[in-house]
Amino acid sequence: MSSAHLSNLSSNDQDLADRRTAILVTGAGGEMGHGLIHALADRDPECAIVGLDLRPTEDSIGALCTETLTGDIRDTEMLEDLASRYHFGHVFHLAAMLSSNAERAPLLAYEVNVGGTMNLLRLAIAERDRTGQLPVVVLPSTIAVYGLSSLAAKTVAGTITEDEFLEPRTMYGCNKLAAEHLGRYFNDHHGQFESETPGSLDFRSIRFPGIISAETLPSGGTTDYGPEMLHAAARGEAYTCFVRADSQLPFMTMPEAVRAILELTDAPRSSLSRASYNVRSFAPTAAELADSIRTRFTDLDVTFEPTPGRQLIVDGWPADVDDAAARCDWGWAPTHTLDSALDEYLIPGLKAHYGLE
Ligand code: AKB
Repeated sequence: MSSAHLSNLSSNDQDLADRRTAILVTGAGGEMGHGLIHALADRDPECAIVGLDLRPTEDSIGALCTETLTGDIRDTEMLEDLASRYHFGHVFHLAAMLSSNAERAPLLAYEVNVGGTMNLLRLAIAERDRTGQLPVVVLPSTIAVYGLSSLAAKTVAGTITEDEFLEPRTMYGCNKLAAEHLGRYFNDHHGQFESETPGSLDFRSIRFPGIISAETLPSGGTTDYGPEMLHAAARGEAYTCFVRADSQLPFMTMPEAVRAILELTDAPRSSLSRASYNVRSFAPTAAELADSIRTRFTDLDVTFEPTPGRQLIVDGWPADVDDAAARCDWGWAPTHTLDSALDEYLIPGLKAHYGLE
């Protein structure tokens, strides 16, 4: 989608009434897409949702969407066609290649995670040009934007704030940090040569920790050992954990992650002091996670066999993050400890998912 093409979009006289107002969700078939689309449909059954994913989405997601598209966010023609048919006031850009997969294919990751994000930002800016309204663009970012230089540095750093250690050591972290900066630029500065009040969209981003869902498993991430261990326990399978027992990272449940996205989306723009916010619920070591799961699924058999590359990634991510800015600006508060997450959501959800008891 060239800039010229975007200005064509903004200057043509297409009648707004011809375009249906809708919410665009990229990565609609992914773990977070599932949770978010269900939550959006629950709170407003009348809202029009357009779901986009690289792979065909499940029927249960299709049933909640006005339209689902199978397509690639690098495909600008497809995005232009979408923008000609819908007025997107909200864009939830969830599609991304996660950290381990991105490290295996760094150039593709760059194209998807940075190029694809740029395409979505351009779509939103064109929307502003056409309607005069600032579209809200929400981007899930990640603890991968941080980079601790060694395990010793990670131990000394402890819990970190948004502005510390922004030297990512993975392609995924570099991509997401670049995407955050692009969003912040278009939020605050785009058009600064022409206007005294620059800014072409309303960009909001959350740096997520590892996320654990009772219904779905992630793929291609490095925090995947958390959900994989839990689902293995529910299935009665042994689990070989790809990081050391003492590896510590922050985590949260998928319903909490979806709640965080909606709360940030709903916050008045004037209350937001920054473009990207940390959130977290609990921060166990891999051994603590295994022990807590084992008190509920007593047969769980976990062995720790770290794979060097993935261990290196985990050792470069913070043991925990400070979520004070999110608490202060938009009222974020985690509702779960690890124990309450297991007892109130994960274990009941897994039992229902796998038909146990
Ligand atoms: C990953 O492991 O790549 C993701 C993340 C931390 O963003 N779960």
